[in-house]
Amino acid sequence: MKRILAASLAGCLSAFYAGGQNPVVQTNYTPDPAPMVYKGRVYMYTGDDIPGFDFYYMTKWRVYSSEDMVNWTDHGVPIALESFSWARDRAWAAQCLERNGKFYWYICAQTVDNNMAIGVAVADSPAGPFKDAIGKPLVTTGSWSNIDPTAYVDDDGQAYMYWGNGSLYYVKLNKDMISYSGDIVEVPQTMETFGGIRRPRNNNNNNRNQPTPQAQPNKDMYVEGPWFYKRNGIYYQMFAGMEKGKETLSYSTGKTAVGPWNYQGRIMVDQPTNSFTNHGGIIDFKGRSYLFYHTGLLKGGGSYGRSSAIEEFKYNADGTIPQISMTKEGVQPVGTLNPYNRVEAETIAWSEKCTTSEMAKTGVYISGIRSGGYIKVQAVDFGNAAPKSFSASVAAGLDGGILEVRVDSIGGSRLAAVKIPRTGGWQNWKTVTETVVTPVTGVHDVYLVFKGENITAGRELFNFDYWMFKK
Ligand code: FUB
Repeated sequence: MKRILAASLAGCLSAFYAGGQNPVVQTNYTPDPAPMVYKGRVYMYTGDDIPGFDFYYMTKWRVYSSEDMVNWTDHGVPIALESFSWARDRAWAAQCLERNGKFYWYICAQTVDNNMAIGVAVADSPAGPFKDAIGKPLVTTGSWSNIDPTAYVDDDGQAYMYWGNGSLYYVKLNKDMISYSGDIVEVPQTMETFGGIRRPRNNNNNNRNQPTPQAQPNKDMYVEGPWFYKRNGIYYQMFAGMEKGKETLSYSTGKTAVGPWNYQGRIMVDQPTNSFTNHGGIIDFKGRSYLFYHTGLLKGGGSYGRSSAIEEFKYNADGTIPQISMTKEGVQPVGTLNPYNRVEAETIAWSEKCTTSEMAKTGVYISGIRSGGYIKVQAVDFGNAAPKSFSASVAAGLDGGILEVRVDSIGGSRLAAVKIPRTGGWQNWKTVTETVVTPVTGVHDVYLVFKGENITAGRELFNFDYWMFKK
């Protein structure tokens, strides 16, 4: 038997392992990423694009989380248009934040009277279950501009919510986070505040279909997608700007939560994203800074099939943000994964030929598994003693599927091969266990490889809920 050894790599993972890959989710289209850090994990709230409609046809919102920035666990679809009795269409950009142990997910959607409005759902945990907190829109002014809410609780406890397409607005949220006091304030847009001005939209309901707004030559402008936060005493307002008819990510800073804003420049511009929009979010996590944005680069994607991507960056000493280029490689792991705890099969660094589904009893699981597909899980730490067995929870109405466990590449050393039996139905879950035939220690990428035995390549093989090793 071949023995695979690897040094334990805490602190020097990047020297040994290829980075994560963009886009970070391959099982669904995940536009408008909004990251949130909570108790050692990053939660990424996204929309859900349905390509093929030549418009932003979106009906639900998704949640993913990671504690290492490369393996993302799919938490499914906690809210959809039907969660809001007043919503009819356009489940567009949203952001979730925590206050006093509750999670407030600010969303926007089209109302039954054909305007866009902002709503808020509330939950006791970051992945829900969420419910409409007030049973009606939080902001509804009869305007198409009511999209893309972003919220932040300042150090003095005052919370703010900004939003807007074309125009930028804010309100002061009350402590309950589901109501506001005072007027809606429109933020002045000038060369000094947002780098330029745009021609105003007329306020009909479908005016997103108007020609692309243009900035003045060599100038920027606020388009949409604000991302409001504070860091080291500086308030930041990142937004989708515009250059040559395509969105940029640009930003302004201020000394107070309500400005005045000073335009600082572009963060991401002229990148081959294969998407008109780019919608960004920024967080610090485990001492590093990350830009989240979306591209149309997932297979089958484009301007209406967008997917989340992440880049790491470093602020300049004065708090300004450097220009950032998109990469295919994405970011490096900032932790390792313990394979001796139950690992949800929907915890993925990269995957092919499979997707995710959700059932009330099982939660999220891997479905649509086809021969030739695989799930890669990055930076898995086997420790100093090799595991003896591998178990997986699977369900299959038919036999013929094989789950191979390999390390370091799809064709890398095989630790186990599990023949998946008929379990009595596609929702009849059974735990199958195999001996690990190749000892492995240290940190490795694990590949869960799907194969079929004597079946046509396109047939679904089995459903897959979770896995773990035992020593
Ligand atoms: O996803 C629909 C819309 O496209 C969002 O609300 C905007 O920010 C842009 O990304």
